Amino acid sequence: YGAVPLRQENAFLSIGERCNANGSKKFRTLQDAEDWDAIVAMAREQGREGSHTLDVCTAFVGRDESRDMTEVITRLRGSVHMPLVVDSTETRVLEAALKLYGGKAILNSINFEDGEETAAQRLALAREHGAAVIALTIDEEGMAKDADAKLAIAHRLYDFAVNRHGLPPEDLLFDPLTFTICTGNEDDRRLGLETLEAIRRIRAEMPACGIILGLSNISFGLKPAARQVLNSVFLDEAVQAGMTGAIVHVSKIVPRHRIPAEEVEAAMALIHDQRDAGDPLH
Ligand code: THG
Repeated sequence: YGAVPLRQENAFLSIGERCNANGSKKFRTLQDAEDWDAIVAMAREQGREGSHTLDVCTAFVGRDESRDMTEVITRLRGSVHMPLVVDSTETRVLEAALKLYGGKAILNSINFEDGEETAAQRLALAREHGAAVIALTIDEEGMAKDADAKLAIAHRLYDFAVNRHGLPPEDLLFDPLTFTICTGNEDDRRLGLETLEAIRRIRAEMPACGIILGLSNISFGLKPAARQVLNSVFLDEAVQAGMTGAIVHVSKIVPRHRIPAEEVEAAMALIHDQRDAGDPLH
C-alpha cells in the first residue's frame, strides 16, 4: 500500500437530513399520507448519494410521533444498511425507536435544558442499547452562543456522560449548535465564528469524541442557490476546524474547488464576519 494513507483524516460522517418531518416538505407529505414505502425510497436515495447514516424525525403537529417513528424504523431496519440517528425531543419516542432497532443507533439528543434528569434517563437508554449519543451545548440558561459557554457545557456533558454514566468517549458526539448567520442582523454573523472556535477547542480538549452540526441551519433566510454555497463552504471550514460529521443534504454539497471563486469569497466574508462585505449572497 506504500504511501497511500488508509485513514482519511479529511473524511466526515455524513448524516442525511431529509427523513425529517420538520426538515423536508416531501417527507412530511409522505408521512401524512402514510406512504412508508416512499419514505424507505427516500432513505435509500440518501444512501446512494453518499450519506453514511440518516437522521430520522417524525415530530409533526397533528401526528402521533411515537407511532410514526415505529412505522418508519420498522421498515428502515430491514432495508437500509446504515446506522440510524433517532431524532426526537421526547424520551419515550427515543426509547420506542431504540427498542425496535437492532443495529448501532445514535440518540439525538441530550442536553441540560431542564437539568440533568432527562439526560440521565437518555444515557441509561443509550447504554442499554449500545447507542452513541449526540450532546447539544444547551443548559439551564439556554443555548450557548459563544465559544466559552459552548466549551463549558461540553466539558460538563463529557463529565456527566462519560465519567458518571459510563458512555465510551468515542460514542459521545458533541453538537456545538449552528444558528443562521443570514438574518441580516450583523450581530448574528458572529455566531458562525463562535461555533467554529468551539469546534477547534473541543477537538483539542476532548479528542476522543466526535463533533457534529446540523449544517443547513447556518443558511436559513437565503435563497436555495446561495444556501448551497454557504452550506458547502461552512462545511469545509468546520471540517478544517475539526468537525467529524454533519447532518446534511448530501446531494447539495459542492466541493469548494467547484464553486466559482467570487461565490466562495462572498461566503467566506459572511462566515468570517467581514462587516464591510455587505450581503453578497442575498
Ligand atoms: N442538531 C442536531 N439535530 C438536528 C439539528 C441540529 N436535527 C434537525 C436539524 N437541526 C437538522 N436537519 C435539517 C433538515 C433540513 C433543513 C435544515 C436542518 C432544511 N430544510 C429545508 C428548509 O427547511 O428550507 C428543506 C426544505 C424542503 O425540502 O422541504 O434547511 O442542529 N443534533
